[in-house]
Amino acid sequence: MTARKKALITGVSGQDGSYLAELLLAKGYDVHGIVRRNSEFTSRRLDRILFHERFTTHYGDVVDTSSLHTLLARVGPSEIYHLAAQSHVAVSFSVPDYSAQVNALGTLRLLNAIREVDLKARFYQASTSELFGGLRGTEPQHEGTPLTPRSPYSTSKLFGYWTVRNYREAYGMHASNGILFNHESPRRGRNFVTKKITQAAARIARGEQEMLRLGNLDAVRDWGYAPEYVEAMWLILQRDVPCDLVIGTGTAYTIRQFAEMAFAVVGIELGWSGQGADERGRDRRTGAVRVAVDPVYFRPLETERLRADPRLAERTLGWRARTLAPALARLMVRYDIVHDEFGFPDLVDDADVARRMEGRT
Ligand code: NAP
Ligand code: F7E
Repeated sequence: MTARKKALITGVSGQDGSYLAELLLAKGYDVHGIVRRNSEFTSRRLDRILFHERFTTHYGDVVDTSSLHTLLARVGPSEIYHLAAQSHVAVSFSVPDYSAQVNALGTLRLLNAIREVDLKARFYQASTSELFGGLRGTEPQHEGTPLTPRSPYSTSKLFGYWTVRNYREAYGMHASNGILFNHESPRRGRNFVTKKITQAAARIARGEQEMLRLGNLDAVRDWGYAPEYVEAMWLILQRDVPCDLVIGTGTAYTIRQFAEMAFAVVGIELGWSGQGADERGRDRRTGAVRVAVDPVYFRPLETERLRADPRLAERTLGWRARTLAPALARLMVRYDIVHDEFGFPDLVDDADVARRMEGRT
């Protein structure tokens, strides 16, 4: 009898980690996930699999080298999916040093620990379209597009990207970068723009919120659906040859357009007036202001325009995005209409949450 495949996932409690764990369990793997200690259990996204007989969680942290050594030696995985990160770009401007500790050095620590325990495992690194910087005229971005990162998050991920390539070349490791463009789902953290918009549309439709405050409406993103993107991660590790691949849909919309798509799901057609910080989105039928720009959400430096050229991944992996932004907005709003899992009844809207947290999220 051949042994079951064993995977280790860092960041298993996150959006992608939870979908990936479900995918690998469905494929028959033993799945081990690293979770860090939090003041509250962060297993909400893992509810469906927490008691699965082939799913095990371990305390660990990518800033704690000894925990990584211990876990690699104890678990002995054949595939490692490194997804743990301080993944919020705006927050990385507030905690740049910490973001580098986790995202840059965390990746180095893990790769080095694999080498030191002499583990023959395939390694996937959660690289990002943020590496490209999104300057006008560089889209669609592909594997050969120059890397010009524009945030502490992105520079920390650039370090991780190059460390993976260096370890691959220096030590012959099967280490790959999946350069993923934005991917979303009902499990997306509520301070990312898609979830913030779809949740607000649902709350406004229920009469629980008056208005949504957003930052830069002109930014352009290539949004796909997270469960499809974790399939690409798995496919990358099934290849005998490691690689660096762009994963995205090839389509892109502004934040303003995503808001229009999401509000349309609850029957609100947005009409825009004003410019910059004075721009407003009104319900065309009632005239009520439903979207306002709040400079608290502007970033010190912005990644303006991202759109993937995913043709190499399509050829290499046979992978193609199936759910595009309009369908994504629909499924996320529909989910938020029935699940108000993050409700903060004492807070009027998201800007209040952000102000209380003194952040620009
Ligand atoms: P996410 O929802 O923010 O999840 C991040 C995960 O990392 C969580 O499980 C978090 O644990 C864990 N984590 C954070 N710091 C850690 C530490 N010091 N030690 C151990 N675990 C730690 O992110 P995601 O959207 O799933 O993204 C997954 C990965 O892909 C990240 O590396 C992200 O940078 C990258 N990426 C994401 C996208 C996207 O559009 N989603 C695109 C490109 C790349 P807690 O639950 O305890 O917070
Ligand atoms: O912002 C603009 C904001 O925070 C998207 C992470 O998964 O994808 C994600 O990073 C855009 C930006 O995602 C608000 O300025 C406007 O231009 O949803 P986001 P992100 O920064 O693109 C990449 C690929 C990753 O790797 C990251 O880990 O939306 N925007 N108004 C806003 N953004 C937020 N968060 N909140 C607003 O109110």
